[in-house]
Amino acid sequence: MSTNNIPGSFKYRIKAGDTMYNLAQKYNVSLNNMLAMNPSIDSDNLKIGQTINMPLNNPVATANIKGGPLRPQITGTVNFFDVPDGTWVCADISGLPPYRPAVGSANPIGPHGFHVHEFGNCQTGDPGDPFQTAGGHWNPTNQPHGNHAGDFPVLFSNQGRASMCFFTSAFKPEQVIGKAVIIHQNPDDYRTQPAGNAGKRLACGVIQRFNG
Ligand SMILES: [Cu+2]
Repeated sequence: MSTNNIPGSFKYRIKAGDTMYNLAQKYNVSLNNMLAMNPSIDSDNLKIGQTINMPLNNPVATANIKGGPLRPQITGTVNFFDVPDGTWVCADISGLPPYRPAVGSANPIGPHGFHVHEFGNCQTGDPGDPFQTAGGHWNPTNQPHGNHAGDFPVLFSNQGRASMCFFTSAFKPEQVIGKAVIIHQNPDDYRTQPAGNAGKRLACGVIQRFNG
């Protein structure tokens, strides 16, 4: 798995009772790495409210993304890291189609709608309209589209590659294991119900527990 694009740390604000040792255990990171990343911090005397750098360790969950019949060149990974109060999501995707501007009533191709869908099933199904078995957007709190837990920023690509990380407080990584990541042909407008008019499904990946 390629993780070389992932920013190596996140910020953590010290709470009452925190120690470097406990934080290293909680986030499953190396105590030595923590100490090395915080050279000016007195590790025996942490102050409530002070911010320290925490190394990112392995993701809790990961999706191996593969293109379907409309764009078989797509490959990549989406990783879900456990961080305080939410999840740091990192995507690195290659083989996306070239950008095409909107023509008449046809939507642009790219940037690409990007979501967690409710079922972890990436069977192709109809090759002209693939990955319907992944269902609709994962929406556990019955929100309008634009605010689904599974609504992600669009994937912005250059020469077919999109690489980004973002934070969400909408879920923890454990909650999306067994669901699917879908990449769409068209941009998400974040307002058309129920799916943002993001068009056909180019690629899919089942979100699994990371064990590597
Ligand atoms: Cu979608």
